[in-house]
Amino acid sequence: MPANIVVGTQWGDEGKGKIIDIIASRADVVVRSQGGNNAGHTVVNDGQTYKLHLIPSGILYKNTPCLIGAGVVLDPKDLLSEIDSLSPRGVSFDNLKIDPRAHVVMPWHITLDGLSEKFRGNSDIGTTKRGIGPCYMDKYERCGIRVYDLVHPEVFAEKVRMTGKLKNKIITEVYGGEPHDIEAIIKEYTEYGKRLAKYVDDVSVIVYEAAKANKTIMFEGAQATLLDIDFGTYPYVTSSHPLSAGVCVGTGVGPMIISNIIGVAKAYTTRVGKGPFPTELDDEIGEKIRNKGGEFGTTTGRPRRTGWFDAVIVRHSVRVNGLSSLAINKLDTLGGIGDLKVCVAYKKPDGTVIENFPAALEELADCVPVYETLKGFDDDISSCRSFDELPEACKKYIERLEELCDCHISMVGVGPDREQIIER
Ligand code: 2SA
Ligand code: GDP
Ligand code: MG
Repeated sequence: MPANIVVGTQWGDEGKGKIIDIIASRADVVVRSQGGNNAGHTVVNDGQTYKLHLIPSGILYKNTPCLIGAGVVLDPKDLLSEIDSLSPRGVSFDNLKIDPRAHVVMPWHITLDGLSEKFRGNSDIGTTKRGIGPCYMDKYERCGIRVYDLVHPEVFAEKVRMTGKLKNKIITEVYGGEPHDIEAIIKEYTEYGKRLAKYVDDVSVIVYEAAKANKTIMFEGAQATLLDIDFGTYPYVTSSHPLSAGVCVGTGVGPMIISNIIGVAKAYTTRVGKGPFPTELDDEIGEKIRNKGGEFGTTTGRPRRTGWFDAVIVRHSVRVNGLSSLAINKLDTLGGIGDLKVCVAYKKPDGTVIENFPAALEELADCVPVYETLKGFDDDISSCRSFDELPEACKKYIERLEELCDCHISMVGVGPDREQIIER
């Protein structure tokens, strides 16, 4: 399996970190290709918990090159603090590489993320306020600052003076906010650039060479399909392409090198931030799932909204990502919940049943989930390591999800540890 992609199939936090970690242990190269420090992946290894934001999960394997591709938006301050907090724990960064084309999240991006959310009032997106959207806006507006600039002080100072002036005008005149001290930013960020310079390299070339040498590559997704700027629940989405196809443009490789695409889902559904969520449980079952599953944001600590498994959205993900297989995590969390509902389709007010996820929120708003009820289980399954060991109700649940999603389920997660996985 030379080139594997791992993507989220719901609204994020499906436990990609764990699956990525398992696949990274078998990979020669690990690549991140979109998003930024809005991501939060949790990896539990030998009882030690690592929460990774920008750094690819492969970093936990000493000799694995970990690459940050051109499609990522990089907050240098946050990246360095991640490096500084992981280094004393024995994590080595000798193999970290950052593409010079990646865009830099500047302080005004973070300010503008907060101001724009505030301005929207009740119609806010519920962003992580990490400056992700405003940074991608500048990239497409063609006034962004890239990693190349960050590590070339003269180019950097000139671009920051020009862009900073414009951003301060927007911050003060449009939003009535406080301007940034541009010269102070140049001074502070030039120091970050000096520290990061040694990591800068052409990720597209490194991945191409690795593919030619038939090395095993893993592209790790951040966020998820329903947060994709085009195929997610727009506008309640992130500003990048978390889809499998996003990997190619975000790294600078052709699609023909990809051999395997794994979609990660939870055995139920969660979402942080605003936006539609057809199977949301606003009751004590939802609360039980949140508490039992520890459903709180890895980056912001926000409580995650919880609900039943929605086969309509996962089917959508199977299609738009071209999934080879699915990994279903957190089956253990559903133990003791009682009977389990699964959404198999949506029903429109005129009685029409739809099986494909609608393109517009307006259409989705009128839909109600069509549920099928499956038998629940009370057993603690966290020590099961083979499919046969699972209680009958669990097996039936997984087999039904497989049918409904039209995709083979190759892994089932029964706990947060990298050992707590059933491969089938
Ligand atoms: P942004 O900040 O512009 O990307 O926010 C836009 C939407 O994307 C959602 N989003 C996420 N959803 C789930 N998990 C994410 N990462 C963190 C985690 C979240 C956290 O792993 O737990 O800690 O809160 C993530 N990143 C972005 C976001 O909620 C908005 O709906
Ligand atoms: P990611 O953003 O998709 O990488 O997921 P997060 O790390 O944000 O959130 C997933 C949470 O679920 C983390 O706390 C994981 O340790 C935990 N987790 C992952 N797989 C399982 C599982 O199978 N069972 C349980 N109980 N927890 C899991
Ligand atoms: Mg997460």
